[in-house]
Amino acid sequence: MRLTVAQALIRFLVNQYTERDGAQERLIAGTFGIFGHGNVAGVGQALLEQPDEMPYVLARNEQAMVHAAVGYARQRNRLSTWACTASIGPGATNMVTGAALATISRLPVLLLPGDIFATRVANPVLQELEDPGSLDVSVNDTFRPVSRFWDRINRAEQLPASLLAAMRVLTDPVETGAVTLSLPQDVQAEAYDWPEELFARRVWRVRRPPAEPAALAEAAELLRQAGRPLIVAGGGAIYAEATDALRELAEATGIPVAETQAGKGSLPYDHPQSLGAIGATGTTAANALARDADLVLGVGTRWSDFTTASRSAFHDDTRFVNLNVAPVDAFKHAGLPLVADAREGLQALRAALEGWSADPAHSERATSLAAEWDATVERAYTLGHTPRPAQSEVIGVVNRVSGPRDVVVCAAGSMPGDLHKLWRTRDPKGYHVEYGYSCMGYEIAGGLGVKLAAPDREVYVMIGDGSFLMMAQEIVTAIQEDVKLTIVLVQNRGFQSIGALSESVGSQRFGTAYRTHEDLAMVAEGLGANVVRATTVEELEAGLRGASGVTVVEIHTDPLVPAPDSEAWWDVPVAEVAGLDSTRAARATYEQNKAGQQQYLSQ
Ligand SMILES: Cc1ncc(C[n+]2csc(CCOP(=O)(O)OP(=O)(O)O)c2C)c(N)n1
Ligand SMILES: [Mg+2]
Repeated sequence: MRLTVAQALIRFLVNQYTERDGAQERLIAGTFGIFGHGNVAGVGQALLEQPDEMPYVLARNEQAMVHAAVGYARQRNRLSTWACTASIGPGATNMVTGAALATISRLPVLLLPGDIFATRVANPVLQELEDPGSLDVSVNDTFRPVSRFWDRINRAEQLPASLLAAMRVLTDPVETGAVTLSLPQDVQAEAYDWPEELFARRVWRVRRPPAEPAALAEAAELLRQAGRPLIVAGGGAIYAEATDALRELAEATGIPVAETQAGKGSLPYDHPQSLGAIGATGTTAANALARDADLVLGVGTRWSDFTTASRSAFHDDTRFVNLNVAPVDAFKHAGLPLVADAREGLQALRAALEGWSADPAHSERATSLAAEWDATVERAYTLGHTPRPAQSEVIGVVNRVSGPRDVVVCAAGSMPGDLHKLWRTRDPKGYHVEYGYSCMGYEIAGGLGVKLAAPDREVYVMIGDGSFLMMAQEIVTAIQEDVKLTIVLVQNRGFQSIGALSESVGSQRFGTAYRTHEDLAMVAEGLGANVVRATTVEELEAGLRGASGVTVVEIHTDPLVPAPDSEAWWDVPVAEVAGLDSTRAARATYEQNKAGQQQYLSQ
């Protein structure tokens, strides 16, 4: 079949499917795009020819369209995602931040940046880097370290093998992340005779590898011997749809469960074994159990510094068992590696632990500490702070208004930590905080992706004024696509999370507050959103209940009311010598905390 490279690419993509547990879905559900000379006549023309097979959505910023694809992929548990087509030069490099986010959080996205002429006859082309040392370098080489698979299609014949490799990586639970196919603008438009088989329907089974029997037996034995075991559930538990298996193991053994940012929602907040968030933004319940744990079973977690409170959450001789499909995570903290799919591994562990349960006093302590924390949450939800409410009250209102299956979306600022501590999750897909890259500007674009992936759920985007100023433009894309999106704009006049951090390191909130008086609600109005200016929690609630289409509810909050304390630390180094008393005092505190940092080498 004679088609251009771009036409062949799109025809191939519409025929790719994933399969897990017998269910199939389209791997590439659609394509986000922004055109320029690098893709308008290639991929753009191909999309024009196949509009029914491949939905196309015009985005407003290339970084944001990658965020939207990531939001979609995460909501679909990595079984489906979107492609993103960009022009050459700045259009392409705008996607680099999105690529890093996807790769760090192990979420599949297919990036299709245009690239400079492969023939080089007309070079230097507009927006070409022109490396004096090599004619083979373009700005698209910046995608290499942030992509799990990267290729440049310099000849049509290269395309089939490259596409198969790209699909393999996108659908591999271990390797998945950003996949980048750089497409020189001339090659996109070249015709070639493709074999028919290239366009046959192809199904990529997302594997669920079982644990090795010897490792499983060893893990079960360690758990049986444990006096104060703890489970830490990460994003992998949710992506593998292992939350029922997790609940069954927790109920059968009485082991309490704490959750990372990506793992929040693994258990409903009011489950007797649920401790909620762990680590630097954790609950006092989870952190108390972590301090005392002799054995920790990590499930699908990459053990980020927030989860381990920079390696101070657990004591030094804690033993780790890491159930993880990715060896890179399974071997962390000198743990016993249980390399397996989370659901397979949890079910096998439950069978291997048949008849055993943890000390009932241990389980009861977890339940009672969690109940104490929930009372703390209730107080934070209903502070009645005046004249402007505290952020925790805003969280309380959104939690109360939202249904159990609805999704809260957030990424950066003080809100992710507060949500981690305070949000009462009721559904494994109800909590979507991007905290691998914690990228300001993810919120609205990510929320759009979530809504496209789950049209039957209400989506509540929580966004700070700082993030809003970085990226609000996908409001326009959401209106264009006629999706309902409810955006809570928390206006506290500055980068207040960093202000608080600055204060804690003795830097006196330097450079974090605004000296301007912008009206962001008016910006939202200008973009076409329905806008509610709420001044009280009652008005916030009314605004949320009355929301339709794309609605921005703005609420001014008091930035100086912190969420309840986690009783945990985060390692941010303080100047060792300083002229300021505030910095010297912070350094002394830092050194005390640093002394509690561990290596986690016990085996
Ligand atoms: C793209 C990007 N730049 C910088 C940061 C560092 N950073 C984290 S939070 C933050 C301030 C966020 O301000 P805002 O959205 O108003 O939320 P607030 O902290 O006030 O809650 C900054 C600058 C980041 N996470 N992402
Ligand atoms: Mg702010």
